[in-house]
Amino acid sequence: MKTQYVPSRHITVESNNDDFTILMNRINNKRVKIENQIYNYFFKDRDNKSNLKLCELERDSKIYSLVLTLIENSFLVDDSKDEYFEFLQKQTTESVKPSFMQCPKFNDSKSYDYVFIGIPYSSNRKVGVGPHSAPKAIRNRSSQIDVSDSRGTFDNARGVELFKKNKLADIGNVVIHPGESQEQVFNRITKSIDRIRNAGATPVIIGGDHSISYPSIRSFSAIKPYLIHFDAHSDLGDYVPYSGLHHGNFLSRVMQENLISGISSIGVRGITNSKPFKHCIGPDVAIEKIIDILSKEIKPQQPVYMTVDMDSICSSQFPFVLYPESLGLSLKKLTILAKSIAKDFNIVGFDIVEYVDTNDFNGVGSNMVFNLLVDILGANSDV
Ligand SMILES: [Mn+2]
Repeated sequence: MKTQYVPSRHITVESNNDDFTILMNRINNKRVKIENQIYNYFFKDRDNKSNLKLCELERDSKIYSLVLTLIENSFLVDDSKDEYFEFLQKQTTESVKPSFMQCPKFNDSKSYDYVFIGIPYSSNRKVGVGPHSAPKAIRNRSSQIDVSDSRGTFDNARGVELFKKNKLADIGNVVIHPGESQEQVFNRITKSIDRIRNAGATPVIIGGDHSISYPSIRSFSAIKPYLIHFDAHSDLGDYVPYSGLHHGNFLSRVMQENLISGISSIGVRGITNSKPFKHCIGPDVAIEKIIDILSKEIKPQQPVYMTVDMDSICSSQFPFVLYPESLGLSLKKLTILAKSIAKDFNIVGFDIVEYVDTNDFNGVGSNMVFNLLVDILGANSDV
């Protein structure tokens, strides 16, 4: 079979009268100028797939050498192999500035206690609205603090230095390419969390909508953690394979795939068509009672994954979410519970999801998420 070349899906073309510049997305911003005539020949009817057989071109023609240049720079790709796409799939994360609390960039060969990772993904992404830009907002808020400052990072109310014992790094955001499937994004999320776990660290995951918890929890499938789930909703919507995972049914898939050893959902309320499930703990149950239930459920040293959907908080206190619900947990109650869980249980990973920074004002919401994060990370600093 003769090799066919097609324009890469990952290029964009800029036009400037008669000159066209092809930009290779993301990787190295390589640019190649091409003539109008060549542009029309290969790229104008991309939807009609202007396929090209290199072997059919005359070897000493001008167009042959130009086509070779385009192939070498991956502007045209082998249709049967799509090597360029495979190359893109290998890159799992990209670094973001500023880093979380100005901490160092993650290095695969070093070991850490906590590694911050952003997952800028929403399953029903709409332009300009959604939780996919939350990692940037949280990093921006956090950069007012410098965790590497030798004077320390103090919690004034508790009178403790928060990060003396904890080594932090920031791995950046999971790379998401336009047009790729959800499963491709999810595979990259799981691989990125695997990298953090290989460094002996606890991943600190910022979504994104709640769908990202499924590929994150999947990284722990070998140890089947217990799941502590803060949420206004059960997230147990119908999940039919191959028809879509979203923030309202991620837990159904986690259960279908048997990824966890048990679950408690805290803060669940509202009216749905589905019956309450066994381990629903409503927002009005007292803190001591909730801790008591968890202590009876979870064995000492059993690995625990904690997922915090910000809509578990009452919408009057935290309306900056995709689906606000009234009469939820107070921020104070959530913070006390999350801190106590981080202190008393063996947390192997946790995520905070559904914060919509585009609905925030004055940075009120990003400040609340950041403070909650610091309280969880510094939970063991008292002793
Ligand atoms: Mn949720």
